Amino acid sequence: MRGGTSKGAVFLASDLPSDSKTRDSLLLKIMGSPDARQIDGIGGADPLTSKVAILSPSSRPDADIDYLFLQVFVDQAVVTDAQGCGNILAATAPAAIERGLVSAEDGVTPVRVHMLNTGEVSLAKVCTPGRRVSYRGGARIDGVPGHHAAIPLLFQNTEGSMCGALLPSGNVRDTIEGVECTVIDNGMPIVILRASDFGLTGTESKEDLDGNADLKRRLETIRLAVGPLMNLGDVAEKSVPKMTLVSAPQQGGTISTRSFIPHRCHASIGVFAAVSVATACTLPGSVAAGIAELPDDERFLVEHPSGAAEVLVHRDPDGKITGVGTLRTARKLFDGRVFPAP
Ligand code: NQM
Repeated sequence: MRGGTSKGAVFLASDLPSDSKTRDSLLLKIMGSPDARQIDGIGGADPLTSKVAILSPSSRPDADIDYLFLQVFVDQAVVTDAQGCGNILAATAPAAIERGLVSAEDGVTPVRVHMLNTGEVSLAKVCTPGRRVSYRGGARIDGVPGHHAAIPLLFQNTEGSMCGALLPSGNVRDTIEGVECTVIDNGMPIVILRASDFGLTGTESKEDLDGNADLKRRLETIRLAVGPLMNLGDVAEKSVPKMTLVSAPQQGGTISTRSFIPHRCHASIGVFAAVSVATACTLPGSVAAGIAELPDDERFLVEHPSGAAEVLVHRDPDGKITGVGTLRTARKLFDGRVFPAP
């Protein structure tokens, strides 16, 4: 399935080994990892296309399905559940209907997805005319060609999803390795840094940033130092925290970003990463707030290398965030049997 600006293989838990070690070794073979090209598997040689979702009937009454997200590293034999993924989340709801885990209504089917990685339930709405999933529609998201059926996503209680607190260090701003940053988790642990503190404008292309070995070395040094401060422990073999460089918006949006996930530059930005950036923009004193142009309404536009991601931030009169939302699209690409390397 394509889910938002990512692509991954979706499995039913009942079709996979229940032991996680055996399962992960099977998934590495299915995706073709470790190998920079993933030539002997179905992975797309990029972290954004080397993803797995595992679906099962929900284990809690307030959800319809359980969704476990696994990031399969491209060039290391690592499979990690240490992060969720809001893009692949958009694919889980139609996939669950297609596989009979959720019965479709005529029109739109709400699917409550229990995200096992972080423990929260999110709501996805799937277009189901005549009780069948339809991927056709007029919605467009930056980073994906064409128009598709909209899948609105709604999140609540995502603060501290993996770090235990929205601001896990207890501060709105820290200095790590001599660089000011805001460490935040509203669905995704991220470290927000000013692009200008690295001698960058923040408008550089993904390719330029991926080719900047000195920048990547500095970001990784900060990432390893900040892991324990974010309650994530040793993050050397984890895909979190993500590193997000911010600068002033260039296209009339709220803020401009370049995200490292964590070692390569994202072609756009992750869903929960965008939510976490938007949240930081609302916190006075944060690195993001010092740069952002805040909207008059709830529509925060988080600019990224291929356009902008729209995040809807609902706040109460005191400014406290009560819920966040976004719009994604997804598509079934193929359905069948995969043959792992022996
Ligand atoms: O932040 C990439 C993606 C993601 C994760 C990553 C995501 C999210 O774009 O919720 O969607 O950060 O590794 O798929």
